[in-house]
Amino acid sequence: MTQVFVALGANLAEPVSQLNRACEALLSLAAPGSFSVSPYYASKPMGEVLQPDYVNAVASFDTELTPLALLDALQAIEAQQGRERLIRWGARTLDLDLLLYGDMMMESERLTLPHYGMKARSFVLVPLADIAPSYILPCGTPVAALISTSMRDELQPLTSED
Ligand code: ROI
Repeated sequence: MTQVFVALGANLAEPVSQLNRACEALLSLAAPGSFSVSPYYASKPMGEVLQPDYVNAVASFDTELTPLALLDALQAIEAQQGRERLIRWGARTLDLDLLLYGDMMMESERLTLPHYGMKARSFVLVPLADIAPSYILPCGTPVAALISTSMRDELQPLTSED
């Protein structure tokens, strides 16, 4: 059994509902009692493409799936929720990124672990630290050490009224 972290992001077609549905689907991949998800945050789109704000969160669970089987499962959930890859770095109904698979480090055509961009993204690091405050990345760096005040300022926690 391996503890994994998955980043969730959506900015089309009722993003909060997309994340709720994705959590239901992720729960079915998780060992009983192991699933947790961070608060949801609104965040400004990273990158040059003009698009709606994102809703982002991070989920964690234990699974028996291998990294590539898990990646297949995540991509199947994205496809079920109507993900279309229209333009690189453009808007999407649901994005599920495998961030961490235990302390595995790997680089292949389909999968890089840990996720290549995670150390610089507020919308990944802040929710990750919410559910795993003392987590140490495979490179030895504590997640908390990567989070600056300005990163927190980039995120707006969503309340149940949003
Ligand atoms: N920007 C934010 N804020 N959140 C995301 O999930 C996200 N995902 C992306 C790009 C387009 C890079 N920008 C993002 O894929």
